[in-house]
Amino acid sequence: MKIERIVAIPYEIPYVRPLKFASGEVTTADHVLLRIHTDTGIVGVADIPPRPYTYGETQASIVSVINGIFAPALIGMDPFNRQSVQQTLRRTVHNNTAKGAVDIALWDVIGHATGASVWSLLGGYAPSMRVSHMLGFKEPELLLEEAQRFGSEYGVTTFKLKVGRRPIALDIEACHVLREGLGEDVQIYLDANRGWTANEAIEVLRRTEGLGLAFLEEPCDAKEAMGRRRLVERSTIPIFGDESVPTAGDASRELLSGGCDGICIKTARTGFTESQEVLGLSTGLGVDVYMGNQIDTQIGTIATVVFGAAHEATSRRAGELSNFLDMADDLLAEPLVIRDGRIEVPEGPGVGAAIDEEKLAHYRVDGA
Ligand code: MUC
Ligand code: MG
Repeated sequence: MKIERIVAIPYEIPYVRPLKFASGEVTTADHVLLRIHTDTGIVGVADIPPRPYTYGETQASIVSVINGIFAPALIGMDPFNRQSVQQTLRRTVHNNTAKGAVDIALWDVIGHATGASVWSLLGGYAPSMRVSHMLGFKEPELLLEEAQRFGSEYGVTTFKLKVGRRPIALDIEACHVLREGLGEDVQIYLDANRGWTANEAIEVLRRTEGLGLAFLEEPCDAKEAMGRRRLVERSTIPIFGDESVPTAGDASRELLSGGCDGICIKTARTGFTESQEVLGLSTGLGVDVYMGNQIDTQIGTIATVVFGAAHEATSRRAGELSNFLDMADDLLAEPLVIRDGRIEVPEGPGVGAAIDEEKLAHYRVDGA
């Protein structure tokens, strides 16, 4: 089997509830749908979310790197030769989510070619994945209302609170309001998206002690190496790396230098192949992992569910799988369902994301 054609389709779907956080804001999903066609007629699919404030990619740069560099290099290759594909992609630096999607789309091809679900090919551990919901910047009372709604409507009991780049008193108040309103059985963790200094993070942790926060993600820029190491040494809860660990190499550097002691895995940036490298590295070193969110659509969320549920270590913690609910629409033919706080792994071959062609025609912005 050979890769015959690679198509990158830019599209835009608005958010009904935009998400704001320390490093940016998302009001429209201006993503790229990737399709990899093979000479057998099998087509693999994946979604690409541009995050300029995280990886430097834009919708236009993603389309450009796929059309101009990845497609010419990959056409003619066998999708089963994943290591050759990886080496070809890695000749280009950065462009994380474009590379991640190529890998996911090729796994989708492999699943369809073998008649197997990618979930079973990756490891087939659990039939579903527990959901964590990400709470963006809002007044504390509105945060509590949103969390309570996700609890009663979807059975969600784990919440990530976005903090950072605003007076720390606001963040501390939000932590207290959520803990008091939600009770002790609900899990809460924080993500500052580099919005604090290491000292501010230490101060917030001191003033939220006793609230039972599960962990803190990307408190400050990992380049502030000494401050960050001091924070990791002093903190009584794990410090997870996210933006600082976009590849397996970055994860090993941050773990070994004491910049973090937990790893957020995102299939949107490391696909399935490199996500397995990050996972093996983390479990080998004995640090916790969890499945993060790149403010994914339903297509991206399915990829996270498939990878997260396929492995034991990523099934221990809830994965961030609910922010597609804030979008006005999606491209998936069969909408994803969150029930009793979980999303089930789709049945059938491949990754499991079937596209609604009418919706794609409606939301694509390339004039085709
Ligand atoms: C996160 O964990 O940082 C914010 C922007 C993005 O793309 O993902 C997030 C969530
Ligand atoms: Mg994060």
